[in-house]
Amino acid sequence: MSANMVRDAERVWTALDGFQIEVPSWGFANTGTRFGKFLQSGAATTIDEKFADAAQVNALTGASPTVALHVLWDLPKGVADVPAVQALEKKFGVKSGSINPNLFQDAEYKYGSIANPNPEIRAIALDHLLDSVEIGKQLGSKDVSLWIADGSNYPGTQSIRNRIGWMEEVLGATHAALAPDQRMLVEYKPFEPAFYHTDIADWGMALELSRHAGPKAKVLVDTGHHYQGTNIEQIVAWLLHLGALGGFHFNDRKYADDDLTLGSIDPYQVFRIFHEILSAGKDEQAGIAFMIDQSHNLKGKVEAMIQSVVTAQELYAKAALVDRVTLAELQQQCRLVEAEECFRSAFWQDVRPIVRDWREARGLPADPLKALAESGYVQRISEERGSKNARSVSSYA
Ligand code: RM4
Ligand code: MN
Ligand code: MN
Repeated sequence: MSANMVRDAERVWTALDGFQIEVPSWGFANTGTRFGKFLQSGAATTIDEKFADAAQVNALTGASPTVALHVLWDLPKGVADVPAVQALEKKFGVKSGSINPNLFQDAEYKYGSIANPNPEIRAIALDHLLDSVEIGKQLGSKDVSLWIADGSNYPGTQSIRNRIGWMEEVLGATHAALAPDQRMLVEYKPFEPAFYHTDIADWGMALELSRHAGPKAKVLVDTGHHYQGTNIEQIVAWLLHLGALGGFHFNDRKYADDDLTLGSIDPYQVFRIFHEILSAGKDEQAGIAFMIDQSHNLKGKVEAMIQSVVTAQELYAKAALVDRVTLAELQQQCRLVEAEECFRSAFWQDVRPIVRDWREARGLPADPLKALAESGYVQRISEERGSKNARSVSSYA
């Protein structure tokens, strides 16, 4: 092995040892489009099955020891469901990750949740947020992750200004309930389900609301929640600079919030985001939660999740190969072509052989997708869950 190869392997191994990415419980469940659902016989319909699938992904990748939970879907009885979740953690060896309140599905949220003009509805939303904080406390999970779907569809029909004030109140009250080691992450999205205005539409709004709420509130960047052409790594750089980056929901998009597989459309963008993160200080990096937010309608769910984790690892490994010392010098001297070559040559390097070696050294299968196929897991769950799923109409948007 040449000195360069040894250096590259060291960089990649160190990066992968420190890289974990959370999987979403809803990514194992049936899903669809607004036009229809294609049910999968292997889809998880119970939280037990979601934990089983998440554990399978972690067993084969070694990189996803936590599973994000959606309160309404996974803990319909709220805090009372915590002991059952704890039993599943023990049974399957994966832990609960971020707690995701659900403020977008119930009929009362027709005109909004925390930005609803009706104070009674805002109080219901706050109650749900406080329950979610309590669930997080009892499960020992660090992050309560808020996606607020509020908005309006017709110009002039809502006071955008009033709604800002109402959100500030509810988010402030939620922050006040957090334990010292808990955080709340505020996610933004430009449109959908609202199509005229969305109350938390971009990172500026998410940042201001977080700051107003308090120091334990941070911004969550969902890569699919941007307009075409948005420079997401620049947003990441700013949030790092401001100490306000809480974490990511990774997925890819071609048009809108498509939930496509991470890196399937623009892997270079994920690489550029990871580069910003790896260029940050160790303390800054420690506070960043990496999560996948994808719900596949057509691909097999466990396969899609493993493919996504593996892709994230590969792109993170590539970003770790950037020679940041040399790059900094070239940037400083404005040696543009050399700087760009230094940067993109890391992207173009095939890291898969190094990643494979790393997996084997850590006692993991060299090829997680192949190992999944050989394990017969998907076939088994499809048989076990199939007849039940055929009768089940429940699915998530
Ligand atoms: C939203 C958003 C949220 C996720 C829901 C299911 O578009 O990305 O993070 O919880 O979908
Ligand atoms: Mn998301
Ligand atoms: Mn989304």
